Amino acid sequence: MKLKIAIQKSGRLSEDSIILFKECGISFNNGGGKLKAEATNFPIEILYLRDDDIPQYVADGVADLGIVGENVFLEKNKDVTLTKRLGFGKCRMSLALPKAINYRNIGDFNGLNIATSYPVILKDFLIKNNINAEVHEISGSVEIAPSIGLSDAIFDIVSSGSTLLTNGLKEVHAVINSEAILIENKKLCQEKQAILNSLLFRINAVKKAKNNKYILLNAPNYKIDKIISIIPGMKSPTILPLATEGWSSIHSVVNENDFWEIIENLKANGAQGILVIPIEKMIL
Ligand code: PRT
Ligand code: ZN
Repeated sequence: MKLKIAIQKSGRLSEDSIILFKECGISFNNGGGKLKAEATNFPIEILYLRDDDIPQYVADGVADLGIVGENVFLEKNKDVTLTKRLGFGKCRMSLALPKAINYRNIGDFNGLNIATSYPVILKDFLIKNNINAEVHEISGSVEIAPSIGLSDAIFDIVSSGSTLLTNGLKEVHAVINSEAILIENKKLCQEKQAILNSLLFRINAVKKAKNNKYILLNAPNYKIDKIISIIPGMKSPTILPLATEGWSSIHSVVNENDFWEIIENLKANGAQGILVIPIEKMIL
């Protein structure tokens, strides 16, 4: 039995989806036409599809799992489960107006015509905020709609914001944040559920490792207690004596988010020769 996973064939999520499987130690036998690939060392099969089709295929059980942007998941609104946020493909979906317009609040969208490729998410937002605007659905190049007189405003994906800027628009309200997510068919059999659990175990180990760093440092022995309180580690730090009398080497794990604060604190408490090393996998 194999778990079938649909990923984007060619687009912004393709490369990172493949990297995720590689980091999980899963290798593929890439077929010529690139419609399908079988893993050689794990019971999964990859189906390469357009991202727009993935929620439907997962809902129908043609694929058991899929990787799509949360924006596509919300827009398609199919009967699938959001299994896990994956941390790549991050973007937001925002309302934007021509630069010259003086914007006060979302009430300003009343009476406007808004172009978008995401009418479901937009209409849901407008209803929840009691805004009476017209939604004009177009399939691509949404950002040029105001300049060619097709709409007053747009609702689209924004990442760096440079596309808006070059089209004379400004982002005025972020409606949702999005990242790549793993979605799951609602009726997986037990055997497939077991494969999914072992895949999730690997994904979690990879994600956790990315958020943490291995740290090594030297410190005088009388500072050890203080330093341990700053870097408590997974269980507790490793302490090894240095050849120089009265000094030790301390090894631990620190979280990426608190990283710089911790380093400063360590230095202030006598740590020297601090080395920080990426962790490949982390299993608790
Ligand atoms: O062919 P297929 O239908 O599979 O692909 P697609 O063309 O529909 O999707 P694709 O590959 O463009 O994007 C796939 C997913 O990547 C999206 O559904 C989002 O979840 C995510 N993502 C992340 C983005 C962006 N960042 C992004 N910046 N999708 C699109 N963009 C566009 C944005 O619309 C803008 O026009 O990129 C442009 C540049 O953005 P700025 O703000 O950096 O200028
Ligand atoms: Zn698409």
